[in-house]
Amino acid sequence: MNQPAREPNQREQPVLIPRPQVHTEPLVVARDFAAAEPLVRSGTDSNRICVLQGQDEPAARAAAERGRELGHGPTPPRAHTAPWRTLVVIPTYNEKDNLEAIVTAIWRYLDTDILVVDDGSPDGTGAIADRLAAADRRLHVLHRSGKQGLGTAYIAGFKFAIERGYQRVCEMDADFSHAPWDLPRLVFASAHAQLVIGSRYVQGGNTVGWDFKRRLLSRGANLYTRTVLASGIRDNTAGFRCFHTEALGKLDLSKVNAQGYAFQIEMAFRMVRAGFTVREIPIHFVDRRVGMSKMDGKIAREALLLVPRLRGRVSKQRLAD
Ligand SMILES: Nc1nc2c(ncn2[C@@H]2O[C@H](COP(=O)(O)OP(=O)(O)OP(=O)(O)O)[C@@H](O)[C@H]2O)c(=O)[nH]1
Ligand SMILES: [Mg+2]
Repeated sequence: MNQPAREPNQREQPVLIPRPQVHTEPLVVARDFAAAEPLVRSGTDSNRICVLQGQDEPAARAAAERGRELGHGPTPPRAHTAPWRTLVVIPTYNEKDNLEAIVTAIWRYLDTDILVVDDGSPDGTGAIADRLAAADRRLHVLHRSGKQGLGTAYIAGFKFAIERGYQRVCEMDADFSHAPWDLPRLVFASAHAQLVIGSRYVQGGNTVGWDFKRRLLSRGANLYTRTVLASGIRDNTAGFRCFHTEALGKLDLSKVNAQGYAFQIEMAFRMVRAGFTVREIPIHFVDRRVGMSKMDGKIAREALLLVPRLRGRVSKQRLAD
């Protein structure tokens, strides 16, 4: 927290972190996504779970085994289809080495529309997004001029989803911290919760590959937020989420000004305060695969300062809701 704020391009060189071997333990078959959740909660890694969800078991097993051999995870024979029109929003800033891979990976697991919100990435991520959008109608791109922050990128994505009649809108990072096979879990878990959070801090969740300092920062931020806001949410800063657009439409999004972790804290708190159901499902969060983190001291300070203000501000607004 007492670090000076640094620009992303001044950070240390990107480090390639080897992803863990995924096919050492046997597959576990779950009838559907609802049946998979207790397995993950009791410690089964979701990359070992072959979720049938209406697909034929022998074909699903074979596809999942093959997917794991290729390092793609427990791939279904056909991508799952959610019962709701769903949009996955991926904000990008300098993700040229991740974007095509994450889009491809998402479509292996879920047949969904995707919106890339690119802030004029100097590395040309925006042009890659355009090329992908020209090849597949499910991909949309919003170009914004210059780095404007994660919060406004997501708000733009939420508005896009509301205006176009999507029923669910998901948040997901481009950097493979969020496993693509967890995305359909999140969406299917939204049947009875207006917000589903892919959580590191519920039973069965964890972080992989973070150094002590990053773990301490994230745990500290969450402990602090839990204590001050007392909203019952364990992972307040998580950026892997599925919202009901109808619920988002009832919040006054123009009042949300936060950008980094603070944005995630504020959105979750507003959902709780507006009376919506929030559900956390465990995920294994893996440190970014390639590229540079945009996390800096400014983002941490923003969260530190916002939390106590949020408590007062949103509490008062609640009366008007
Ligand atoms: N459009 C847009 N995207 C951003 C901005 N800042 C970060 N992103 C993207 O938001 C996602 C999350 O950013 P990360 O750099 O991974 O930040 P983080 O996950 O908080 O930090 P790490 O865990 O260290 O990677 C990534 O897909 C980024 O490319 C921004 O200002 N504008
Ligand atoms: Mg990240």
